[in-house]
Amino acid sequence: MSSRPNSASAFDRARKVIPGGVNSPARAFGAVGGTPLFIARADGPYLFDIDGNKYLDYIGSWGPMILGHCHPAVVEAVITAVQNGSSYGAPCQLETELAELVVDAVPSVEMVRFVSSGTEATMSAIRLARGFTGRDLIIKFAGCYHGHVDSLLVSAGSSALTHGVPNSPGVPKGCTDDTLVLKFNDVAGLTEVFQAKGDKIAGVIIEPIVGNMGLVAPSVEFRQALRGLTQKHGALLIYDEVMTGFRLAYGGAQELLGDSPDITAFGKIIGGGYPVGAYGGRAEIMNKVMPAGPVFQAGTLSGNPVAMAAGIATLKELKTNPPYKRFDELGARLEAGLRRAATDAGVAHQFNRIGNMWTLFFTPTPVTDFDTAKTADTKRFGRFFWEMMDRGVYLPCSQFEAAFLCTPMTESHIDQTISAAREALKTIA
Ligand code: KE4
Repeated sequence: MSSRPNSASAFDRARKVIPGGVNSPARAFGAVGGTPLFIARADGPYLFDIDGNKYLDYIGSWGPMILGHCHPAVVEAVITAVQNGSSYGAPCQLETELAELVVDAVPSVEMVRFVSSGTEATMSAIRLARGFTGRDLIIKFAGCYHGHVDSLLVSAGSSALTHGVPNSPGVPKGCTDDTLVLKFNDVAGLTEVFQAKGDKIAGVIIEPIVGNMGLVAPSVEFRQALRGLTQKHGALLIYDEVMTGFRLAYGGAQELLGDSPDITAFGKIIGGGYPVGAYGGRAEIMNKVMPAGPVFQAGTLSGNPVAMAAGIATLKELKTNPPYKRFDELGARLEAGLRRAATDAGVAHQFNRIGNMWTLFFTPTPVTDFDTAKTADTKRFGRFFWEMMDRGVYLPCSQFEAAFLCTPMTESHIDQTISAAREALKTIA
């Protein structure tokens, strides 16, 4: 682990005034050890830290930076917007323009409401599902993360039919009493719960392709059961596409999978690196949201004009020049290279990838849910993380996260990554 003295002193200074020195625990490097790097600037596919090091960026701000950093169209749109003011507290046409782009991209979404984070989007989606159905129970799945919503900061109870228990201090038991936590990809468990409580279930929230266990895909049978059982019992199916929206296809994971949820949560890419979340669905459901309907939700900076401008520029670029086929080609090249490197180094591994989202798991066990994801050797991942960092490749700082390609990446970036991994894997074998 090379020394980075300026990041170390910046971290010491930050910790005096910011809890843990970071504004989100995901950035604290807790899962990999060492000191988080303080970033001076970013450009294209690169991050530059305050010690003058350059890194190929596979985290892309945890998803938003699909176009890489400082994309000219996004920079120009933001500069133009900010010269017209930064926030009005009144509607502007940029909000309508971005809403029209989202509605045009995602057939299951006829109307959309903007908020300022993915957490707000999922929190509001759950409230809407409860308001629309008049029911209280929400189902989530172990290993899926939907932001720091009180009712979703929950671990599974002793069995699928018991209520969830809070997994963070500060979340009262009452907040999670109506949350059931089930096993991802477990059709029998889902069916059992619906048979027992179907008429009390307001909604099921899921990452349709999971990034927060590391990359894990749902089985076809599981997706069919999700759609069939929610429809049969009058519950709403909520796809949390905060990470996958506009990343796996222009219409998100639901386009790639051919699915049609009732509500979709968005975030990350639709803000182009600025604070934007959203939730949307068919008009019959969305017209329950205040002031059109009785379900309350509000936000000072919702629909912020500068953030809207960044989102519009980002989605227009993705619509005009869809990168998804190219992403799959580069992803396949990376997958083949990393699989070969790990095999040649004799390192037990699984490689899960869909398009430009991928995770190299250090386990001999196929990873299909949270239990199998947790068989991964996280200490070995931590060593790999730093060996790659020291070779100029910045990976997500946890085994249980997805890595992302961005549009400025080329074959030579992929080959650079594979070469770095060949060396790094030998050192951790
Ligand atoms: P935000 O509130 O962080 O904008 O979004 C919450 C959220 C909701 N749903 C999904 C599927 C998400 O992945 C997220 C946030 N993702 C994490 C990392 N996987 C963000 C990193 C962080 O919290 O700093």
